[in-house]
Amino acid sequence: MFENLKAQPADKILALMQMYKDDPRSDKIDLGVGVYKNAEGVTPVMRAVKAAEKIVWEQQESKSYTGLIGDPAYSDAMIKLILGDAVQRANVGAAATPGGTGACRQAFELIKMASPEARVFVSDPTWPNHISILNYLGMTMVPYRYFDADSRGVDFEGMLVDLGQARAGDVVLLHGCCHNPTGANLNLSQWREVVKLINAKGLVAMIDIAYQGFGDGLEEDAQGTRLVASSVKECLIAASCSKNFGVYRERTGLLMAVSQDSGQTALNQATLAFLNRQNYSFPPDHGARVVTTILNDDALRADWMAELEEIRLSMLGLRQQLADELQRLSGSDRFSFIAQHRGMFSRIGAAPELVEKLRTEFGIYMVGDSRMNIAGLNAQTVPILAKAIIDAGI
Ligand code: PLP
Ligand code: TYF
Repeated sequence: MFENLKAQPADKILALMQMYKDDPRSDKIDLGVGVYKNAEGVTPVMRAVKAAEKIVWEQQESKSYTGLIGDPAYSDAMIKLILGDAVQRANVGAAATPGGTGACRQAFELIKMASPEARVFVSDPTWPNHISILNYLGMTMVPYRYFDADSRGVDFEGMLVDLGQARAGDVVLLHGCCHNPTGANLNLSQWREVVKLINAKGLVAMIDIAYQGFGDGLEEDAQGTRLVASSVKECLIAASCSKNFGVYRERTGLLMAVSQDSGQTALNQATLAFLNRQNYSFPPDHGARVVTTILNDDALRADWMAELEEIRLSMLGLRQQLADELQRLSGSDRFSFIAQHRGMFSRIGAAPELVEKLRTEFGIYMVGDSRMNIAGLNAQTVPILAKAIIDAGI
């Protein structure tokens, strides 16, 4: 049997992480994998997470199984965090999943189960795991124009034209905020246009929200998702706590199925439980319990929000510093998009050879499509990167 196995394509982002580790240069700079790092280059355990873990350690009396959907208190807390008052709780079926990746996987499985003919429209570009999982499941994918190579903003006209090709029942996958890998995002009036198109054509919305609180703020970053959830017939929302709670390795995610018909919720919920059972039975609990503890405790929640805001502002500061430095060195505004992008990432729009040159000659690691993780910088490395970008001829 094993002799039939074929080598599978590696995850380029994770391969780059390994190359960085193996690079002996002491002045190397890691702008690869999407992990937040503070000015010292450390991915810290957030204060509220540490405190909540202590509470869980002290108070937890059993590690017996939870339920197939995880602890319902986790779903309640997360639904409130993401959707606010946009929809009634009775309209949402939800299940805990292993991270946002698990939520995406379960969402795709649900789509395949309910609507095998549906095509999934994905932004060009999108997070490579979307493509990889959809391919693995044998689902049909259609890219829609998203990133405008000239302005490094959203090609919104192109996006609408391409989504206009979708047929009733097709799925539109949208990033809730902080688009990965580009950093270019829809504004609220563009979200409204997309909702109009989804409703006019009878499409199904799916939102992947993995960076709430990393862009314009916790509430602001959820606006598009809330608008969709409150205005379409039904949607799927895959959420991750990896980044905004810094619990990457705990595998903490949630999949929501929102329907305007609350009579549908029990079946949606039961289907999410069924899908969990088929893949891994019970979802991980530790991260979910920590998140629930934080969200349901006023003091911990306030502290978490304060630290998340510090993280968000630090990335915004680095964006501005880099844009300013590049303006100074290039004598032009052609890098001003870096200050307009939001979230951890910016696609700077450099050719693969130049990305490679940055790595080999300057020890600067970004993903091959020229996506850089802003959080991999600090005030001292910004001028080094800016100079390298100009010297490399980008
Ligand atoms: N979706 C997007 C767009 C992401 O960038 C990520 C990565 O952080 C995820 C989902 C899910 O991440 P995780 O499975 O670590 O929660
Ligand atoms: O895009 C990123 O860098 C993050 C982290 O298979 C990540 O989303 C990267 C690759 C992967 C899972 C998560």
